[in-house]
Amino acid sequence: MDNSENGSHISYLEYKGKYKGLLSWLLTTDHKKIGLLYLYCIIVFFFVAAILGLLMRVELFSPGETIMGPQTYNGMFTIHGIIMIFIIVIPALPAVFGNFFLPILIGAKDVAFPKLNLFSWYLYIIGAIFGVLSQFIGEGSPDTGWTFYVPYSAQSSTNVIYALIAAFILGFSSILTGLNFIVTIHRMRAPGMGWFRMPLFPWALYATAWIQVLATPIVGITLLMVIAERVLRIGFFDPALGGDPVLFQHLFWIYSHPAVYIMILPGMGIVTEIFPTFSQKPIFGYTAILFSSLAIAFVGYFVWGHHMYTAGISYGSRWFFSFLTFIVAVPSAIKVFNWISTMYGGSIDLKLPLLYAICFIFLFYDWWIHWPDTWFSSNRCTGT
Ligand SMILES: [Cu+2]
Repeated sequence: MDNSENGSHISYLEYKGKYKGLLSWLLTTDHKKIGLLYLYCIIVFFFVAAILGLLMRVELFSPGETIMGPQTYNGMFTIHGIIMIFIIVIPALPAVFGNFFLPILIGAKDVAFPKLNLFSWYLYIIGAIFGVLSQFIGEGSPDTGWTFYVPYSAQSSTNVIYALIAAFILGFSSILTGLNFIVTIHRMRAPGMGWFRMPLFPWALYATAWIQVLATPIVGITLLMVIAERVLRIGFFDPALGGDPVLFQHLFWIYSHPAVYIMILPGMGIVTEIFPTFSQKPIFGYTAILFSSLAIAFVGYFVWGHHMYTAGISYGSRWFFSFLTFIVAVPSAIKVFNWISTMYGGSIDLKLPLLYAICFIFLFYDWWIHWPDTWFSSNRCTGT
């Protein structure tokens, strides 16, 4: 966005770059175009995953076999989950909205490493295609579910390795996006924009980016370990080989709980921008919201055991992980109170974005008041 060259107004939807047509997309280093590339691909993959979900529901219309056998169903169940988690909700907010808006919001011309940003998209698309193709090639669709639980994922004769490689590649894409955002925020804020003058959506992306950079490698290594287990019969996880299946669950959820915050923190950041805009007054509790983002990201690292209550972990660790999980409600509540306080006394313009943001509170609150379920069940959170 350099308006100084010709002095004219350039809309946000015009882009830099020397190529025309399709190449202007495939070779672009423009953060807005890359954000849109992610958006278009996510929409396409969303339809793929939604169709799989519909087919699963059709199968469940009536008892017994309706349109597919159990193996096909398990395959669709797995690929649906992999697409929805790794190809849609993980990149949807950081890679689409983050890429598009982060440089604009902090007054930078682009992200710190535009070529690396494009490379992240190529990794994304390679991983995504790999994941979808795993359904059709080789030994048949992986049937482990998106969580790849061992020892079954080490033993299943289906294409589990393709899906593991797909998730590994997609993870790398996510790490590089996070790295790019961290460096962009540290080094490229506009002159005069100190840390505590930075808008709150970039702050949410900053907290998210640290999760992407620090937590994703753990699941990446874990997926490689499952591949090694399958190929080399090493015995990390399979009790028949002297391994420990619960170790896999720990490693998997050490990433996959923080991943929940990769999904939601940027969303919280977006509504944090919507409330003050449509209440026509400054955000209430800027500093509290900022630190609540960091606190959610930080505490989110220490709650993974709430996915494992039924895995045979000790009473003490169940108590510990339950307690820490409830602690996450504190910074979450701080956000909700500050959003409502922002609206209080404001000149409220009840346009569509604000309606969505208000719905966000109710949707989030519903999730939140159901958290006591985690005392009794291991799986409240495994859906996400
Ligand atoms: Cu969780």
